[in-house]
Amino acid sequence: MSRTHSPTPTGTTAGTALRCLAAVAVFTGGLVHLQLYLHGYRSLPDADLGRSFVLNAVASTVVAVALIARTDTAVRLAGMAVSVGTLGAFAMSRVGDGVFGLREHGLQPSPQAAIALVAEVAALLLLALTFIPTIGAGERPSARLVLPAAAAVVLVAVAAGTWWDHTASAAASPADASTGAGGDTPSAPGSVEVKDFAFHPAHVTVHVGDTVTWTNHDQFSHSVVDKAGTFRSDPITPGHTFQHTFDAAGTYTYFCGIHPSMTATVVVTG
Ligand SMILES: [Cu+2]
Repeated sequence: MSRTHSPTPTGTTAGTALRCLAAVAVFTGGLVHLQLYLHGYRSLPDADLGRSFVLNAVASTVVAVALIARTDTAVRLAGMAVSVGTLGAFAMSRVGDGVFGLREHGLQPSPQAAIALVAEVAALLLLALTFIPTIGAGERPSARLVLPAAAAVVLVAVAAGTWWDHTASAAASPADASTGAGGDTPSAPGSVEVKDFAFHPAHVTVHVGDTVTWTNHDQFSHSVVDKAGTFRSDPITPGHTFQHTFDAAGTYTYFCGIHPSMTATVVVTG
């Protein structure tokens, strides 16, 4: 309340801590975008979507490094701008037609969406606090500290990324160990594999009364939605399946309700 308190050295320390925590949060958001790009979104047909994820990762890294090394108002505002932009894209990708043909739902993909959401909100709040006069932006770290700190952050990021990768791959293909090394094993006529943001094969032919099974081998949730509305799955999480039995002959064009650019057909013969 009162502004008669003297600006204490603890205020400076708090400012430094806020700035560094914000840098970690911004960097975390960027890493999530890079991970999403490397493990799937680059496979989407719309290249602008992939580019926007890489751009986010690059901008986040640059801003994170600048936040640790500098106390400038411009750098802190840039950090807030990256967070606001990311949160805006997050919101836009969850309404209407989404962004660049990508329509996500709630906190999918999990856990990336939740991690990024928390990181961006945290960065925004932490940086906002540095604009309170009694807290301030803290001190610039000595040059001797910046390099070891940056190296430690990169090491932790790489280790976490490797572990995450390993875990996510295992989750996506629990029963797939026998076919993994041999490449694409020809599947039964009624089975479709969902992988790398595509349905494999894109065209299957079955008979009336046959059941088609979709298995999600991706690290992201997908769904199966008939264009004509005769069937519709819930989001199929990695490693899970959806089945539909076709009772009438015809050509069924379907798409992924989460990534509508993913389309394929089932031809049912009588
Ligand atoms: Cu999909």
